[in-house]
Parts: sequence; structure tokens; C-alpha cells
Amino acid sequence: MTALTQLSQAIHDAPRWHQAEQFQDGNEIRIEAQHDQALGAVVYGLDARKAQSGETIYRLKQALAEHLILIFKHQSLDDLQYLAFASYFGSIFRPGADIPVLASQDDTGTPPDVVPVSNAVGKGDYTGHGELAAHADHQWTPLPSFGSLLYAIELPQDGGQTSWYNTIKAYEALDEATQKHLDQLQLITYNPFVRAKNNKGTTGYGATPLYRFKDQPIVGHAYPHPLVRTHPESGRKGLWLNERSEVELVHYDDQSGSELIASLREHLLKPEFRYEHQWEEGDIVFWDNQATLHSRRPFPSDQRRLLKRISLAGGRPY
Ligand SMILES: O=C(O)CCC(=O)C(=O)O
Ligand SMILES: [Fe+2]
Repeated sequence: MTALTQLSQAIHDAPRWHQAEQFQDGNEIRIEAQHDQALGAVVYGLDARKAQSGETIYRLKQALAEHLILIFKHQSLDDLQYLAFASYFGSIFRPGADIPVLASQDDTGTPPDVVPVSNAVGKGDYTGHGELAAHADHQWTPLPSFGSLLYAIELPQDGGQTSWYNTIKAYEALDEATQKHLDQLQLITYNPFVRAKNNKGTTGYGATPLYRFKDQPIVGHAYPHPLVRTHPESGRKGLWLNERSEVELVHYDDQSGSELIASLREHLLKPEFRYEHQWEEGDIVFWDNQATLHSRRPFPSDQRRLLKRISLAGGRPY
């Protein structure tokens, strides 16, 4: 028989339902909303290595749509177990080789299914140790991932916290006239990894113009998406704009477009829309990429930090 891919192997090896000790009892799971925070719920009592019931997965999906990030505590998984758990929630995000993203490999042009987000050289060193500006993963692609999971394996003593922003609350806080105006706009977010590929040595995040004026060159392909995105499950609207990528409003005046975007970015990053996660080893954070942004604090380069990310495929934003 031919060798299996990592993903097929993961499903092949996943716990069978007749092994009672490997089947999660849904009654053991507690989902606690973070009522004092802008978003998020903590999931206790779930062991992601185990087989999950349909009811449990449905409950988690509903909780994700409502709270936008789910924080699973005390996990201990290998890559195959992690893939088996993540793929309950959708297909693994696998962009084409024509779309560079974080961790796209030189030979295949595509990223691995499990991306090491780390400054530990030799374990994959994607994203380094610097600050990461607030972004939605893969927003610059034709079909951005609907969500991602980050699993904390090794953490620094200082820094490296990740924050998530509730873009639905940010949209709802705008006045009605502004909402109406924004509802009709399309935004192009240019792929920072195209620029990074052209200028080897940059990370892909940051170091790009914040807004493209029409007399400036276009770097990479343009995929216009709505500036105000509707959440597929809840129908709620969110402001889908990141902090630092080069963007452009379609059919809009350069000067007023760049000013509008700058003021919306300032609005989005307000502390009342944000939750900062203080990582503990064994945490998995699963976020809805359709209605959140995330950013990261820097940490000292001589301290190691290793998290593993799995992104799940999504549809065309609307
Ligand atoms: O390192 C982090 O905390 C976040 C990295 C990130 O943006 C990602 O994995 O999508
Ligand atoms: Fe990210």
C-alpha cells in the first residue's frame, strides 16, 4: 500500500467509538463564556485526543459562532491527534501554489497542514519573535480560512501574548450613517507574502504601505471582499479590515479612502473590543477568522516559543 498523507493517517489512527475510554463523555465538558471580556469562551473537561460525539461538535460550533474564540485548556496532542480534532470543524486550509501564505514551502508553494509558529530555529521559525500587527489570517486570498487553531507547546517567560479583537462589536459601535456607508464598500487587501517573496528577508507582516494610491504599483493579485462581512452562522456583521496590510477601497478617492481606513483601524483596535490571552502550555485557542483579528506582543529573541497552527478552509466572504 502507498504511504498515507499526514491527514489521512490522522483520521485512520483516530480513536474508534467502541473504545469507551477513548470516547469523550459530553457531560464532562463545560463551556464558560468570558462575560468580562470582549469575546471568548473557555472549554473545560474536553480531551481533544478522544473521539467526540456529534452533539459535542455541534455545541462547540455554536459556541464558536457566538463567542468567536474558544480556549481549550490542558491539552496534550501529537500532530496527528491535533489534525484529527481540528478536521471535525472543516477541511484543512490548502491554498493553491499561486497564493503565497505564511509557511508556503519553496518546493511545493504550499504550507504544511500543521504550521510551526515559532522562533525556535530548526522547528520552523515562522513569525520570529517580533510584534505582529492585528490581522485576519489569509484575508488577502480569494478564499480566506474560516478559522484557525493555535496550540501552545513551549512559551517564553516574558511577552508573546496574543490578543483577539471582536470585529462585530467594533462594527456595532459605529453610528448608523457610517454603517450604511461602509456596508456598500469593497476592500482589496494586498498579499504581504507576495511583497515578502519579492523582497527576501521581510516577514510578510508589516513594512508595507498602509493604503495603495492609484499611482502606486500593484503588488500581486487583487481579490476584493466586502469591508463589512456577514458571519455565515449568526448573520451578524463585522468590520473586516486589518491593521497594517496594504489595502485599497474599490472605486474610491485615494485621499478620503486612506483617511477612512486609518480612522477605522484606530477604532477597531480600541481596548473594549479586545481580549488578551496569557498563554499556558497545553492551551489550544480556536478562533473564528471571519469576525476577529489577532495580534501578538513581541518577546525576547533568546527565549523560545513554539505554537502549532492549523487553519481551516473557508468560503468567499460576503
Ligand atoms: O504567534 C502568535 O501568537 C500569533 C501568530 C499568528 O498570527 C498566527 O499563527 O496566525
Ligand atoms: Fe495570524
